[in-house]
Amino acid sequence: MTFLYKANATRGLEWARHFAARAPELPFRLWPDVGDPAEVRYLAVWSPPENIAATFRNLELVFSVGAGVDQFDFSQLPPHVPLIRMLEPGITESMVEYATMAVLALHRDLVHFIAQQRQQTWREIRITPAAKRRVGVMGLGLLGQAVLERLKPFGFPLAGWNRSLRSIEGVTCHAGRETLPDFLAQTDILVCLLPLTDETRGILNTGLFEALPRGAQLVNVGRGGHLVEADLIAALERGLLSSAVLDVAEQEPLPAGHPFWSHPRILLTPHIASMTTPETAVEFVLETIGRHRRGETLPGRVDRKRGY
Ligand code: NDP
Ligand code: OXD
Repeated sequence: MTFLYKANATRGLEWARHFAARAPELPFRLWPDVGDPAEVRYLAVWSPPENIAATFRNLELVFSVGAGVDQFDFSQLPPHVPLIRMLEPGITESMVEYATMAVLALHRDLVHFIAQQRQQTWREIRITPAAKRRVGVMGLGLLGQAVLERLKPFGFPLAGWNRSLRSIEGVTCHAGRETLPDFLAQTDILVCLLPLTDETRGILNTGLFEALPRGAQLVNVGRGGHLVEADLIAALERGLLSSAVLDVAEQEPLPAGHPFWSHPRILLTPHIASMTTPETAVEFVLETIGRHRRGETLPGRVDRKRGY
């Protein structure tokens, strides 16, 4: 019985160390050192290998090394094997930091000031009080809620949009497609923290940008597939949006020559908003294996029909 890890190799060595300390009885293997595939009971991956079902015939659990699971083709996973997304505090904490940084950067016009510095331009932009800058978060799951909680002390009017209705103190919550225009009309800084599914692919598009107040700003920390990239460029040109912070792109790494590299009103980071922390990830994985062996419910189990 082995545990197989297939993701960032450097962090994999850390996983191996924590496994050796916490569960020496469970052999831990780092891809591509698979050993006998029939021995693999637990698989933790970022990009899934091909033919999972045929190769690993005795799989019991598959873990996503990240919070998102859109990289999986569910039809390639044996139907009886639970897919578990990563629930560990390092992901939440780093996302909360990043989203707060991005909202504050947009609120205080940092993207414009960076562009001005490059042009050696010394020009004030009048400060907008936080109380007049409305921040809206799409996706009120684990991360969206944690981000809103951390934003509260700054004094922004806060709102959220979600599939099912949430009740969050100090946050105006909207639910369902029909409420989206209303939510957008009252959002100056929009943060996307949705999972990528058939329903949410391409949701950040011209129609959505037109529904925001003119000159609104965007933070995309969900997935590149949420954003129609050409629509963003056009929205910036048309003044529908004034700037954007993007941590994700349709194609990663972003290809050479892509307009995002040099756009003066886009601040781009290489999908680093969150990073899974090996120590707490191993703790979560071992706890989940224990629960699975005891036949208990599994936190983070993905609902394949919903897609997240
Ligand atoms: P959760 O599963 O906890 O939350 C997802 C939320 O989105 C739920 O509240 C869900 O509503 C809502 N939702 C799903 N589909 C729709 C829809 N069609 N319309 C409206 N709301 C919808 O996920 P997390 O908060 O943990 O993570 C969210 C995403 O963040 C991940 O899937 C991943 O893509 C991204 N991410 C990005 C990282 C980065 O480094 N850039 C790092 C980590 C995550 P309901 O519960 O009502 O169904
Ligand atoms: C994740 C990510 O899903 O890092 O955890 O994007």
